[in-house]
Amino acid sequence: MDMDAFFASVEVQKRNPALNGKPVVIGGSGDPTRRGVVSTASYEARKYGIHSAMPLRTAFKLCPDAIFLPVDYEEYVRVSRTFKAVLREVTPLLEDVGIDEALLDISDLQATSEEISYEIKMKIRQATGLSCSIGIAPNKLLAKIASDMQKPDGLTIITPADIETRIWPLSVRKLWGVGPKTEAHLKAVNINTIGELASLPLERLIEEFNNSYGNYLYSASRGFDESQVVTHCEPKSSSRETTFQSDIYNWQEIAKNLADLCREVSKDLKRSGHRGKTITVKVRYSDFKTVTRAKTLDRAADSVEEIRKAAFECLGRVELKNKKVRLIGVRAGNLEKDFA
Ligand code: TTP
Ligand code: MG
Repeated sequence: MDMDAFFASVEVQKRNPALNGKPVVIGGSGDPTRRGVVSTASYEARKYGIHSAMPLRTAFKLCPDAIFLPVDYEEYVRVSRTFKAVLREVTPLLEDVGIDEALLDISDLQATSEEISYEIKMKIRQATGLSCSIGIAPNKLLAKIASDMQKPDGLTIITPADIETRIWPLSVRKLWGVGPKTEAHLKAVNINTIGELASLPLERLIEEFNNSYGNYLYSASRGFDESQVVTHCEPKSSSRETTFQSDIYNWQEIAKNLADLCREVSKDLKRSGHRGKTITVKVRYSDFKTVTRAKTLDRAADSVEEIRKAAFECLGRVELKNKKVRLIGVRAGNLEKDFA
């Protein structure tokens, strides 16, 4: 599923439903006479040729009457969390792809694809007032293409039998992982659609690109994709830091805070079932100059004692004499999953 004209729809909803049906452009500081690019535009604004990544000044020339608004990222993140919570109620098998899209594995649900789609659309509308488009397909690659086929408020179901008739006529750009460079390369050899791409033998694709990308294009153009829905990402590090209310220069106080942070990091690691092999201490002085010192352990650790020992060794290598400290932090990196 992918939200429709996401940033623009949130703004219309947030500010004033009277903006509904008007051309709305979101980008930069919202001032179309200044530098900046369009983040997104409402479907009404798209009719004037306005699209994402276009300079705001160009958008202004295309439609001077459009309503230009600044980007309010925090609000979009808040709405994103809300609709993802709705989706997780439908199934926990959810891959978080971006701020306005997600992939759901619904293979084991009892209801039909249509029933699930309408339930999702209704619940998202109730929770956020916004519309989304849904694609249902046997794999992630095709579902993503399908979600884009009947925007806005679309529902597109693609079966293996539809690949030749509905996927092959589309531009190669619709395939995940095909950007402007590959598109230009293919155009130069007279390949524009996914179907034309599928007509090329594997050897030719490997010759034009390389082994792994050639293989990818070969299977993607046939609608093959066996990748799983990835429900969570492994954390790469676990860290905690404190900014002091007022800068401090007292070593005892710094040490006490460092010890507290080590206890927090240890707790976080134990909670997520990880051990860290590299412990890093960060110190930011009152002039914002920041130094880090790291220690790699013989064995990955999660205990307060081990983390504290390494952290204090790092702190010992930080210049503190005649310095005021504004922030201190501890990070456990090089994480290993704790299978014990
Ligand atoms: P998209 O889903 O690509 O676009 P969209 O939701 O605005 O419109 P559509 O109905 O076609 O899905 O991107 C989601 C949000 O990401 C979009 O609202 C704004 C932001 N974005 C940018 O800031 N810059 C960009 O170049 C693009 C493509 C998106
Ligand atoms: Mg979108």
